[in-house]
Amino acid sequence: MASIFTKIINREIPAHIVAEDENHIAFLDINPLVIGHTLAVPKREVDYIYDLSDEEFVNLQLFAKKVAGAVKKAIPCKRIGEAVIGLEVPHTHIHLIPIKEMDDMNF
Ligand code: DGP
Repeated sequence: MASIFTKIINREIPAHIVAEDENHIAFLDINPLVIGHTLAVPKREVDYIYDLSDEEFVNLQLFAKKVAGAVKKAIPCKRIGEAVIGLEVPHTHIHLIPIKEMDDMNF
């Protein structure tokens, strides 16, 4: 069965897409820790980060770096936190989280 992120990639379910290239997509997290919380996702459905080839891993990081720069410009914040969590959706992705102060977080 296709992952929820593959359904977003295929436009079967809506998402606020902020960037896309041939092999990656970035969209706003449906349950954001802060405004601007974005997910960078490879289009190939790969469960976990260790399932990516080295080339895919590097390309995902390069895509996430570009998206992080754009999010930093768009959202007033001190920096962008980057995290791989993977508790919920088994389609690997990188969380990009604008951080003003640690107590902004809705943990
Ligand atoms: P995790 O697998 O623990 O890294 O968390 C997955 C994240 O994906 C979580 O922060 C919520 C987000 N998410 C789950 N389902 C959807 C969805 O259908 N649309 C969007 N935009 N985000 C989702």
